[in-house]
Amino acid sequence: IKRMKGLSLARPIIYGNSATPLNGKKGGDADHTHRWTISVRGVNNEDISYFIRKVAFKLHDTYDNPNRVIEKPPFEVTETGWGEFDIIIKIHFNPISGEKPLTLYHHLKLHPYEEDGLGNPWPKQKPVTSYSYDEIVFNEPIDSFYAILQEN
Ligand code: SLL
Repeated sequence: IKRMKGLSLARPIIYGNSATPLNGKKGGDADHTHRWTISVRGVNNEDISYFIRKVAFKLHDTYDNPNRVIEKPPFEVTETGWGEFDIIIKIHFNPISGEKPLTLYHHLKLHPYEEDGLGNPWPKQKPVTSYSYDEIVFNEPIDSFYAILQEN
């Protein structure tokens, strides 16, 4: 294998969650108050599967099968529940890359801040969102992976 000496390439991602209140609507168990989606995606929703092979989301142990492995895009999990908790996100790269998996943490956000920033209460039906931007840096990538990154 040949590495691209002295070269780094960065690829941006967005990860995080949106949540909407169920307001008594059916959705899973009766004590569930929200439906939420945790996701890893491209900044403009572009396909990121050329460098990301799969994403494992480790949910709170109160969930059945808390380790959710998503093998193809969209890399996301939608669930219902009642509480906030930390989600461990493990990103596995294209095996051609030889890169080790990357672990990220996201605090699942269900509840809005009390106000919308203008002194008004948060509108009841408005989804709550919490997203982070990150850049994954590949240092001295293997030449074949470098070619894939450059082509996409
Ligand atoms: C809390 N420390 O007490 C947190 C834990 C866990 C949330 C929150 C489970 C849903 C289900 C669920 O919403 N767990 O049983 O399927 O706030």
